[in-house]
This record gives sequence, structure tokens and C-alpha cells, in this order.
Amino acid sequence: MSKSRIPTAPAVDPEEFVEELVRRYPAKVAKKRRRHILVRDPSEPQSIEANVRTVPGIITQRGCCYAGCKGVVIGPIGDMVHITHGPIGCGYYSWLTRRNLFRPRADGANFMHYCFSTDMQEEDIIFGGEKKLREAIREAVELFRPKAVSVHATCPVGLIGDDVQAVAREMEEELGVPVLAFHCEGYKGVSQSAGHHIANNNLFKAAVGRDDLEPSSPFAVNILGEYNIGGDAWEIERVLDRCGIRVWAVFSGNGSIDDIRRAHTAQLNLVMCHRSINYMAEMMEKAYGIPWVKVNFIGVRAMAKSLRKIAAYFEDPDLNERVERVIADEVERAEKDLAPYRERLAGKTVVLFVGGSRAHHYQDLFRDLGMRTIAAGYEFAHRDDYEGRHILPTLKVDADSRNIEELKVGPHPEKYRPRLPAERAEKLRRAGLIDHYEGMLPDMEPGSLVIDDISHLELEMLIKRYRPDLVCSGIKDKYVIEKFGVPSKQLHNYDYRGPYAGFRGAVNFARDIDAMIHSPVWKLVRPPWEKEPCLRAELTA
Ligand code: CFM
Repeated sequence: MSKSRIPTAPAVDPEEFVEELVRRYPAKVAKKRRRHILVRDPSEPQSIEANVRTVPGIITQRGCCYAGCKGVVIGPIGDMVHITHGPIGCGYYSWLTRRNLFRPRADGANFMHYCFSTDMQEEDIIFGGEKKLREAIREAVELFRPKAVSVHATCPVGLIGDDVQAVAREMEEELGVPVLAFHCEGYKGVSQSAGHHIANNNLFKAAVGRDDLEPSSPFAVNILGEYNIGGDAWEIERVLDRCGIRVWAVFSGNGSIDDIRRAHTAQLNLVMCHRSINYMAEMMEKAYGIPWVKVNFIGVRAMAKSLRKIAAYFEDPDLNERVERVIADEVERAEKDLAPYRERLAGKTVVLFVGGSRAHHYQDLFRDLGMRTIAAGYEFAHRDDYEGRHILPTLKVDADSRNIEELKVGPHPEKYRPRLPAERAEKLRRAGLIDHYEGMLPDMEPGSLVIDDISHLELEMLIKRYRPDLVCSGIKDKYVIEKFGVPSKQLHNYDYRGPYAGFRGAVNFARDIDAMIHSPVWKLVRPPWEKEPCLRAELTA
């Protein structure tokens, strides 16, 4: 067994380190950034700034609104054609890099491998791109005969004022195929989070509730906010299936537009990624009477806990017994497989900076492996994802969030069906089983760091000071991190691996993390701070 070359972390005073971090900025920026950084202290209620604009000039990990809409929420629906209305780069660079996998249904429809774009040119920017968009939709429908088409607006489309929604309505009528248009121009909002909201709104309006097919199982659930990266949704479905819980629709990993159209007949919504899809959960509850339960299928204990939450919701003795049997069986197997890895990984430290959920969810899996999360943060999540939903009424709506439409949703005149008697719903709500998310903060160790929208500079300083054994982050900083001699695991696309969800996924993850941390390669990398003298450059007149 080879040892990681990284020396054990020196004792760091977190408060001092935070001051050191912000001292690197001009005074005004330092003041702003300070509000995004916390040292975890469970003895008092803590609050953090989130979901506000990144200071220009700071290298952020964030993406854009288009990425959140097309890339995250709508793109994984595999039996629809998704057209990017814009210059080719937007479509090309969002093409399959997220590794959301799809298995075609009986009809064989699968457009996942295609990259559809209107490929706007200078001429279209000057004279308008609507004509080209019409032609693109016609051509796509003629060639592929999809069940539905989506159109995603990119920055220039908003700037020149193409009316993608009018074109969609017109084409829908002409071709007889639903066309869902999204005004998800990249610059809207402050991150991809705005795109999630826009995607939720239109999917709710244009798809959910359109097909009233009822599930035959009394335990039919939708999984919201699971995107089947590296096959995660399949492992989750395998386990739920063993328990006798029927997955009715997934939003939107391995997703089919047919499933989403009938999702309103399920008994329960399971919310995996709260950030990207809590809007849908809330709207479906208001319109159709379906409560939601927050789950985390990442990690052995988290998976077992989530299964028990589902069983508690249904309150059915047979289901309960099956769930317990499956947990006993799966946990035993997983524990046996994890044991050798745990021995090698116990006590190792990790820092986690991922979008809006995983920086929280993966802490459970690292705890299973005996590893410690010493710092974590989201790129674009909101305060409720850190502090819990109870703070929602206190959130201020700023100019950027006011930009994104908030749908007014009430009970559907014919299709509203409360799934629980009012009294029981109230009881479960009070117990925190339904409609409840506590956020990341309560799960973090005292003294650990919470950093929202971390910058590249801050991440570099964190690595130098804390010397974590592993950094979990994304492609934008992976190789910078590895040049420091620290292994970096991409928690967005899983570095071509996975699944990591569920019981078997946890074992896959342990194997991959063990291989990374104990790779002999880190012994060969000398981080810049060990190479003296440093090269310095100076600007001269
Ligand atoms: Fe939700 Fe996601 Fe995430 Fe997300 Fe994302 Fe993602 Fe993510 Mo990358 S929906 S918030 S916008 S769990 S693509 S599957 S990994 S940043 S932490």
C-alpha cells in the first residue's frame, strides 16, 4: 500500500484562515466575500450569503442559466429533441459532458447522442434568428419524429429579442408536436440556478398533468432531482424495485417525456436534489396534492435512512417489512465490501465544492468511509440549502431573483387529490418527514469551513493551508488542484465512472477514491510552494 505524499494537515485556526483569505481582496470585495464564508459553530444559529452575483473578476466555478435549464433539468429527457437556439458553442459544449445516461423505452426513441443547434451566424444576429429556428424545428421533426421538442434560448437570442415562445406555439400548431420553449438566456439570474427554475416552470405548465394514466402499484413514487449521472438512477431504481416501490417518473435522469406527463398520478414525490427541483415539488403538491419527502441516496446509511422515510410515509406493514429486509441484506453486503477500503481511508480529509446538492449529499458517503469533510460549499445553491427551509420566509427577493417568474399555482379543478388526510399530513409535516429540508449546515463538524461560491484563489489557499487528502470539485479546477499534488475527484460527471448512488454505488465510490488517494503518482508531483525560488514577474512601464 502506498501512502499519499501529502503531509498531514497542520493545525489551522479556521477563523484566522478566513481572515487570511479575505485579506487578499480589495476592501469592498473582502467585505462581500466575508459574508459567504462561515466557520461552523452549532451552538448558535448561523447564516450565510448565497445566490447573489459573483464579483466580476473573481474566477468562479459557476455556470449560466442556459446550463441550468437545458444542461441540467431538460436535457436528460432522452426521447425529446432539445434544440439550442444560439451560436454553436453553447450547444456543443453542453453536449453529453454531464454524462446523464438514458435507456430508450419500448418505442426505441433516443436522441441523447445528438447535438441540435440553430448554429446562429452574424447574419441571424443582425436580421433575427426566428426564421432559422422555425426551419430547425421543422427539420428536426421531419427527420426524427420526436414526441416533443424543446427550444433553449442562449444570450444573443435574448439580446436581439427573438420570440422563441411565439415560434414554438406556431410550430406546435403546424407540426402537431408539442414544442416547449425556454427563455433561459445565459445571463438571466446569477448562475445556473435561474435556469432550473425556468425549466421547472415550463415543464410543469406544458407537460405534467397531461396524461392521467394511473399506476397499478399503491407505492408509486416520482424521483425529483435525480439526473442519472453515471447510472445513479438505475441503482436507486434497482433498490426501490426490490422493496416493491414503483418508480413512476424520474425528473429527469433516464427521463421520458411520457413519464413526466403522467407524474401527477404518483403517491409521493422523493426530492433528491432540492436546489434544482424544489419548485416542481411545491407546485405538484399545490396543484395535485402530492407531498414530498427529502431523500439522499448517496451513502450506505443515507440510503437506508431514505428508504425508511419512504416506508414511514406509506405506513404499510408489508412494505415496511420488505424495506427492512432489503436494507439488512444490502447493508450487510455493502459493509463487507467497504471494510477493506475503510481501513485505508479512515481519517483522511476531504473538501467538497459542488453545485447545489452534492456538496451536502456526499458528506454522508465520506462519513461511511471514515473520512472527514473539513470544508464544503455550493456553487449556486440558496440560503435554504445551507440553513434549511425554515428560513424561506425571511429571504429577500432581489432584482436578480425577481427576474425569474414565480408561478401562482392552486389546486387543479379536477385533478387535485390530497394523498393524506389533513391531520396526518400535518403530523408528518411537524415531524419533519414531509415538505422538509434541513440543509447542509447541521451536518457539518464544528470548526469546519463553509464557503459559498468559492473562488479559484480561495480554493488554492485552502489547499495550501489545510492540505486535504482529496478535493471534490469539477473540471474547471481539477487539473489546477492535481498540480498541487492533491487528487481531485469530479463530483459532477464522476470522471467517467459511477454509479455512485445507492448501496452498490457506495462500493464503486470507495474503490475509486481509494485508488486515487493511494496512487503513487502524487509522490511525483511537487507543488509550487515546495519549489524555491518562485518565478516572479513584474510589470514595467
Ligand atoms: Fe442538483 Fe445535480 Fe447538484 Fe445541479 Fe449541476 Fe449536477 Fe451539481 Mo454539476 S442538479 S445542484 S446544476 S445535484 S450538473 S447532477 S453535479 S452542479 S451538485
